[in-house]
Amino acid sequence: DSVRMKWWEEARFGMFIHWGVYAQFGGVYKGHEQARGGAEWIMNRSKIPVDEYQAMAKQFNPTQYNADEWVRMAKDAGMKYLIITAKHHDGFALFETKASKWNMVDATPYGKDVLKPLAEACRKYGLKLGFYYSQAQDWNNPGGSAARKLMREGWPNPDSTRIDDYTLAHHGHWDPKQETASFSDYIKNVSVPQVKELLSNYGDIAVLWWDTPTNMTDEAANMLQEQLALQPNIITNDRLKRPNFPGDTKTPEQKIPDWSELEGKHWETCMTMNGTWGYRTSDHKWKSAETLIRNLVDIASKGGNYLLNVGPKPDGSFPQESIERLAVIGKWMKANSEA
Ligand code: JFZ
Repeated sequence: DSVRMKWWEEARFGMFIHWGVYAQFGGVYKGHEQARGGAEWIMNRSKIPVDEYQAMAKQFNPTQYNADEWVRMAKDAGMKYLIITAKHHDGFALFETKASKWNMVDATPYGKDVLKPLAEACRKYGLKLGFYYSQAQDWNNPGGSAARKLMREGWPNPDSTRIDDYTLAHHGHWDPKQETASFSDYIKNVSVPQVKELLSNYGDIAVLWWDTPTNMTDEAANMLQEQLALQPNIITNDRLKRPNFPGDTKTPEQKIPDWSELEGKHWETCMTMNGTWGYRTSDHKWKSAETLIRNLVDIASKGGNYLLNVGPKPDGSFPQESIERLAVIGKWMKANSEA
């Protein structure tokens, strides 16, 4: 076990990437700014109907996507690993999958698996690759959009009153299409086969980063956990199902714990450079490069890892502000390294 965790203990710094069809919205639905939360939540926050959201994928054509460049920017910043949203809560798979048509190959004009070249680039530059996979929450694949907390006030969606009432009466769903399968069907027919694909088709996978375990059952968690045998050295976080599937690493979010808080544990602070995980056109609340470097030093000195997020644009490029910050961090790393 200590052998398995060794690279992770030494890594200290990684890149988180939140990318999917939500990037195409950029936090705006029908001219209305999303009221709150990360822009990757727009389908839920604005209660966008399934067909309408899926139609947006027909415009998702990231012709500027260059996996080699992404990984080189991470490497030059001193990052040792990269974790990408293979599937976020909108259920959209960035990869080729037989379990659902709602994926990069079948639903977009781009028509190619974007994780394949990323895995190649990670091998080329010696970075570890991990997959974020939203196992329990999926708003497009039927059965996956289980009950979530409602936020009634301040919806920018013009239909919000009607849709909120519907959602309230339908356990958090807002479109009948979401209810055409059960949660256990969704786990069996989408989550489990997709995790199997992710752990079989991309070479060594270093991390599986689960998220939002609400509604998970022991049965579902066990089925997903069994797939991990495909990658014997894989490291997982603590978000598969709580509390009895603790995983390997704790995941304080957007905050750096005190010295004593997570002592003796493996932990990783994930953080955005601005205020959103997914790309948002109106978010200009960028942290300074100095703040990001101070965070890294603070976290590393306390024995944690820093997973710093980039939300690529719909064309596949990184926001200029992210590129600049990564470059400044890289310069600092080089100036302060022993080699
Ligand atoms: C989740 C996602 O909903 C979000 O979109 C993003 O991917 C983020 C990294 O993870 O959001 C969370 C999950 C857990 C907490 C807060 C936000 N938490 O434990 O405080």
